[in-house]
Amino acid sequence: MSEQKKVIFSGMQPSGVITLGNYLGALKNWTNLQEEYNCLYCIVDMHAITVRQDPATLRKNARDLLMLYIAAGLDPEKNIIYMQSHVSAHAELAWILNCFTYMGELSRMTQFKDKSNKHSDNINVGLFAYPSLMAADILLYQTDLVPVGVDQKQHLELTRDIAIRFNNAYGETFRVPEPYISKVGAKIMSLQEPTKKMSKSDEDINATLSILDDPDTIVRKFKRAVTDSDAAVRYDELQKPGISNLMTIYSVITGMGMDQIEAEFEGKGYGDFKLKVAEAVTEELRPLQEKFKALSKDKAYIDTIIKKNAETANYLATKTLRKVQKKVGFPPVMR
Ligand code: AQP
Repeated sequence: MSEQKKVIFSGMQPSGVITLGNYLGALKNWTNLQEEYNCLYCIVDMHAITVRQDPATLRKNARDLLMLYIAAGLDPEKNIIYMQSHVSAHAELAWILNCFTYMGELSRMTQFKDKSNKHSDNINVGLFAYPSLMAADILLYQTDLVPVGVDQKQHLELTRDIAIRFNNAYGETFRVPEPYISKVGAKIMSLQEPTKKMSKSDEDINATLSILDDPDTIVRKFKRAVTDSDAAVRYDELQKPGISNLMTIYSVITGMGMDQIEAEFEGKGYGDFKLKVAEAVTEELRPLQEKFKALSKDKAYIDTIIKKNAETANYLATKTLRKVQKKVGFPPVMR
């Protein structure tokens, strides 16, 4: 890693095939950062098991996600793309940070509240301590900037609090990360319940658009997308959340402003607009899908990337972990 460049860390859970929301809200923006920053992009499989996962599916989703990172344009020679579970320092630092995180802080996290409502039969300790593992992910690499969606801002705030608390107790140990707010990007909502965010683990397959959906499926899902009875393509998040969501998608992909979109579709019905959105999404995803297909056939190459990047991540993470272990007073390991 170049010493001069700032460090960026982010990740995604392999809790399903990633959606157009994950892509437009995060992944697409990451590809613009690789020249200017030292970037680490993790596949956070340890976070994913805070909700029950089928082992074979999790294994496949994790590998697919790594290939999707590359297919979307992340160069595995320039970015450290790796599996969280391959770097045991994440779990080791998370334990230490758990001892510097208060129950009250974790209880206030809205993601915990949402997910424990959704999975009331499995409110496990991991789900509760998710933010301290996320803090470990970030702090291990002396991260400067974390690209986060609005939904993750609260977790980043907590990471900063934990880092400051630790630094105050033991002296400068962690760099305190800042949020990276991207110029483009947006929160993409469910196609069936447009007041809820699009989530890869949504059980309603018509609510989400997977970035591996084929063109026919894309058209079908947009045709079925919930809108309103007003039939005017006009941006109004509160009164017209469904059409506003489709406009956001169209705008992020084409770069057109809402005014321009409204003008283009003036007097045209929702049917025309939905087809145009489907077309834009299909074209946006086509190169990514082709690259993903090609990568899927190159097992040896992907295996090498996984191994090499895990080694680099391990090297960097261990440096911070050893420092922290020493500061808290763990006896040195005899070699
Ligand atoms: N709907 C969305 N619109 C824009 N950005 C989104 N992100 C997630 N959903 C949207 C961003 O994607 C990144 C990776 O998220 P994650 O996999 O760590 O977990 P998540 O936010 O919980 O994503 P999902 O799809 O909702 O997963 P599940 O269903 O497993 O909970 C983050 O940067 C997030 O902001």
